[in-house]
This record gives sequence, C-alpha cells and structure tokens, in this order.
Amino acid sequence: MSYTLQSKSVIASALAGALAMVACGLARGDEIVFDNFSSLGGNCYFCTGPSSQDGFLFPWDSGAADDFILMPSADPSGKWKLTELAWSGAFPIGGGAPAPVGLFNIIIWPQDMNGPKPSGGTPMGSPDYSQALYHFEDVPTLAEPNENGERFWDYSATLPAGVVLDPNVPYWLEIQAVVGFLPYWTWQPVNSGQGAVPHIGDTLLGVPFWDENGSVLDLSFTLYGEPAPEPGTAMLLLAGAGGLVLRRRRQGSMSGPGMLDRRA
Ligand SMILES: [Ca+2]
Repeated sequence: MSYTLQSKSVIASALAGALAMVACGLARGDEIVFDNFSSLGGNCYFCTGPSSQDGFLFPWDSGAADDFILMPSADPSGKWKLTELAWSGAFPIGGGAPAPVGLFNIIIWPQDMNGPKPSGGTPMGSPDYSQALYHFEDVPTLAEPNENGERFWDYSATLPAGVVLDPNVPYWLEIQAVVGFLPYWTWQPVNSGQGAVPHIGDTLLGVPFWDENGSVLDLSFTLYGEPAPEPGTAMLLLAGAGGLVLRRRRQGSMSGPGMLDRRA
C-alpha cells in the first residue's frame, strides 16, 4: 500500500519536474547522486548504530561519519550541487523515549590526507570543525516513524545552501541529532557496505575523532542533487538578460514622441 502511494508521489513529482523543465526550457530535477541505502540492502534493523548526537544540554559531542564518492554529473564540470538528503535513525532500547528529532547538524568533511577517514581528527575533545567543507547546524528535518516500529525513524532535509562537490573525490558525511541526552539517538546502519567503514568519535566516552567503527558495515543515507552549475542560476541569468532587453525597449519608448505628448 505504502509502496503504491510512494510510486504515485514519485510519478507526481516526476510530472512536476517535467512541467518545470518545459516551463524553463532547461533540464532540471533532483537525482539520486549517491545511495548508501537501497543499493546496500536497506536498514539493518537488528543492528545498533553508532551514536551521533549534539547533546547541547551539557558538553557532549558524539559523531559518526560515512564516506561517499560522486560519479561525474552531466555538466561539463562534472560537479554536483547537493540539494537534499535522507537517512534513518533509531532510539535503542534504554535510550530514552522515542521522539521526533526536528533538528540535525549536517557536516561534510574532506577525507583525511593520511587515509580513509574524515579530516578534523583530534586526540581528544570535539573534532576540528574548521576543517569541515560544510557545517550546517540545526537544519530543520522531516521525521517520520517507519514501518519497523516506534523506535525507528526516517528523516529527510533540504540542504540550506548551495553545496557543490567534485566528482571522484572521497567525502565524508556526518549527521548529528540535535537533542539533549536522554533520549539517545543512533544513526541506522545498512546491511552491506561500500567504500570505507564509518568512523566515530565521542567526547563523553573518550573515543577520539576519528576511530573506526568496528560494529557496522555502513550507514543509511541517500544524497540528491542536480548537475552544477545549478540550472536555476542559468535561468536567473537568462531572465536577467531578458529583463535588461525589456527595460531598454521601455526606456526607448519613454524617450519617444508618445511619452513627450503625455508629459505635455
Ligand atoms: Ca562507507
């Protein structure tokens, strides 16, 4: 049932996308640019994921990050503009009452020069956030309980600014629930893995950023985007050029005889 509904909404959004493309005359639409979810067998519901939480009530910073590499986009630059992302999470038993989490920090790290892990690693305390490529705090997030029970949630968010990334470069995605302990939030793992194993850190447990996560293969996330430079920007430029032409024509007509007559 839910599959049918999803299919309908996919068709509807595809239609809307097609209409938008017709409207502006340029190819546009958010594509899946990286899938660490369905291509890896979906959620591993019986796995306990790593903690990844900005526990703002007292100084507690736990983080988990997983890697991704983008294929070249259709744009000559090969770059992608990321627009949205989706992921799953859970409240483990004993982790406090399950609750929707409305805010997440979304952080994109470059890969560390010394190996397959995020940069910004520190021997103790929080990671060096100044090394992050993008660090969005308190991103509003849609949270929906999924079919696996009240402790399991699907999340999605729109990225708040233009995130443009290169193809064929390893990046690391960190997603942190902004929620005071308890509850205790974990990023849901998937049934298989690609690329490097996730890395973690935890200031409360004294796990340095970044340590290999020894218990899960990969973390659930899907990235959406469009080839960069953003088609919308090209449209704005075209619209701007059209506006200039229009204004010149109007100015031309203002200096014409009709305008002089009206003033007189
Ligand atoms: Ca991975």
